[in-house]
Amino acid sequence: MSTIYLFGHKNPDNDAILSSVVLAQLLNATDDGNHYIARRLGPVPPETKKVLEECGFEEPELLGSIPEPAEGEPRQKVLLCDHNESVQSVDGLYNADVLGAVDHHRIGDFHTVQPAFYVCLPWGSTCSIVYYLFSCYGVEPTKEQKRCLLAAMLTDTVMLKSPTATDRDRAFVSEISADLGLDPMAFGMALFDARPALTPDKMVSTDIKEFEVGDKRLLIGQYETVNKKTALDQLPALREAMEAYRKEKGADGLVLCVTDIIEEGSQVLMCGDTEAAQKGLGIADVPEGVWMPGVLSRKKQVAAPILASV
Ligand SMILES: [Mn+2]
Repeated sequence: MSTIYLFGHKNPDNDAILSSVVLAQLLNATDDGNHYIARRLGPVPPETKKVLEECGFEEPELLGSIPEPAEGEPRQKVLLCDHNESVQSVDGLYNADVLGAVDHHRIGDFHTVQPAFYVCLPWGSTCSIVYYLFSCYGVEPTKEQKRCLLAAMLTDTVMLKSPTATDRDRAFVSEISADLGLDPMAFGMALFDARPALTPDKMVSTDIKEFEVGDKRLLIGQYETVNKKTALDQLPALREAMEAYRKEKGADGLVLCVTDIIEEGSQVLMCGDTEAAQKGLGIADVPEGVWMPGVLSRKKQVAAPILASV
């Protein structure tokens, strides 16, 4: 009997942790004589904490690194979840016996000594693959396991709106939500809402790029959220943060897109000299901003028309 550690990538997200927790439970239930233990390589995200708590599951313990085994000692056995590349994995990965991986990423430098337990499918989340594995083993997941799997399917695919979401993910999400009697969108929203809100200055500065537009310097920022109201309720502070950031960078103008992933559009706020931006986007600089439906891509739908306007 061996003890096998399962863990997701460093800087774990919801999918990395929940896939290892539920897969360890499935493998223990199918009892091949080994003992499977989920571990994690970093802090537990707030939405993951919430789901684990709701399900009464323990948070996996932190795994710092895998040391070289002492003389005569066996190597630690591991199974990777939601990653396969060694740079994203535990320090000292190849001090361990890597048994395989369950993953939905490109294959990097992954290798094993023995024939591998390797399940890689280009689906929207590793938890979709884990759900599929339950059916392969002929095991019906418990309500709690389904809840965890559904949670990660929804966060990893940004509520199925990401281009990485497949028909398989969509089918699993509707199947599980029907089983659990959950509205998947409301359930997913509650997960995104569990993430701490950014302060207005972080909303401005987290994802912002500078462009030269004619003889002017224009900053175009994007803040992606599932609920633009949280940002727009702080409009005066947000506008102050925009102006402060513009001055600090010595730019002429600043455009901030508060992109609502659920409503699929952006509220576009401006400050300073944004004449070209107003012309390019066909909107005015009004204090509360202008809602632009369908605008999700800064590169294609905001910067490009502004740059083309001069
Ligand atoms: Mn993933």
